Amino acid sequence: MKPLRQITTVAIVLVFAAIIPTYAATLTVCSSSCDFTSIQAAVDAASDGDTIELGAEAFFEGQIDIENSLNIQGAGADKTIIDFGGGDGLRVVNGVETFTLSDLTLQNASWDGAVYVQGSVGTTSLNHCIVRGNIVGMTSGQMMPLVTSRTTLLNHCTVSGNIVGIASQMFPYFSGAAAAPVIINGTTISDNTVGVQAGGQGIHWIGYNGNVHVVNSTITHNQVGVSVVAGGCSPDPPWECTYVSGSVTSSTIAYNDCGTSYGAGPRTSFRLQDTIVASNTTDVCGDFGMLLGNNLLGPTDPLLLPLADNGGPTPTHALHPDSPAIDMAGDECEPTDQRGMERPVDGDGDGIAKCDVGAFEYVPPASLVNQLIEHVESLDLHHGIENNLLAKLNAAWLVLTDVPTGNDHAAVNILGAFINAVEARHGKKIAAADADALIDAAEEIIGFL
Ligand SMILES: [Ca+2]
Ligand SMILES: [Ca+2]
Repeated sequence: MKPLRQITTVAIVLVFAAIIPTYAATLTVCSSSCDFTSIQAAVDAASDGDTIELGAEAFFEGQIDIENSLNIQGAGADKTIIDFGGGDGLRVVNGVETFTLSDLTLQNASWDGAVYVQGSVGTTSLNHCIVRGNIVGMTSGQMMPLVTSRTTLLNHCTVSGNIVGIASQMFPYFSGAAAAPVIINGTTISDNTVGVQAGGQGIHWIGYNGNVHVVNSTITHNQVGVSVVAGGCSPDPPWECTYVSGSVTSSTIAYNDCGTSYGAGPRTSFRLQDTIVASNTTDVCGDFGMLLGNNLLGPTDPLLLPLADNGGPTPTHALHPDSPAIDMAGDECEPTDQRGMERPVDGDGDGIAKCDVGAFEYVPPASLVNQLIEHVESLDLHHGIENNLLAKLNAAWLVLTDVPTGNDHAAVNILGAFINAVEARHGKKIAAADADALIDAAEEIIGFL
């Protein structure tokens, strides 16, 4: 019989072993001086909850299988590129609870998609990513014979130059229930053959489930912006009716050959709210059975400016100051626009702040100058410098608010003088990062004038 003390020691060790948490590890991948040179090798070595950090370079791997809950972190979408070279892309298999991709580019994958998400539970997230030049950018539930209850989130990504940008349940699906949601937030989907596809092509009794929610996003220059396709009902049991659901909210659908293509089925629920569907070659193709709420629809011209960097992580269509979309939505809307600009802003100068329809909230240049004034005041600069800068900004505000003349040309000159004054003190009396932020903000205002 063991002495009591030894038993106690063993018990204590066992208790401690049980309560010591396992810490998530970070595994690095790059061509030299990292833990691994291949992403798949790092993925294979990783455990649930680990982070895989990719260097600022291009990685060429045809297929990467994800079988654990992982966080893959790049150095920036313009710096870390995963090129699948026509291969099958990232495949997130059944049973992975959480999978997150951030700050990287995914390109040149085949039909299965740059990210192919299988069921059954959990969440897949893409943050600040570029998904480009793939046959399919992202697929949720392709060829899945079972319900996928995996939620897929795209936050602040650019999905461009794919044949299908984002697909929810592209291929056969045999149940009456809706698929797990694909939620697209603050994302620009441009220059794809089909931007967003909810459901697949309707082939007689085979059902196609899609469940896509688009918020604060820009869908532009695609052949088809949003395609909602529902099949019919099965003539024979056990096949049931298809179910396609989803929504597009506070988004801009413009400059597509076909803005929305909607083939309604018997169990379809798709809602368009506070959204621009205009300036497409054809705004609505096929049946238009969507539920509608307060949208700006063609042929009304929303007076969009060209797709450009208007601040925020993704390109947007800014609104012309005379756009009918300004202050067209109600009081209840998304708290920010696609760029992260707070909503609502009084854009038409009637003293009542209301949200704009679409992904972009118009802020009058005088209000932007006001924000810049507050920014300067918050920096705690030397008094003389602060007064000098504020004098210029106040002068700009005055000429912009001089109703009805509103002298934009004078404001541009004054803001140019403001930029020169900041540059002269860049890294000296004004910290470099603060100076950069002030110059960026002033240049952005000039861009709108
Ligand atoms: Ca507004
Ligand atoms: Ca207003």
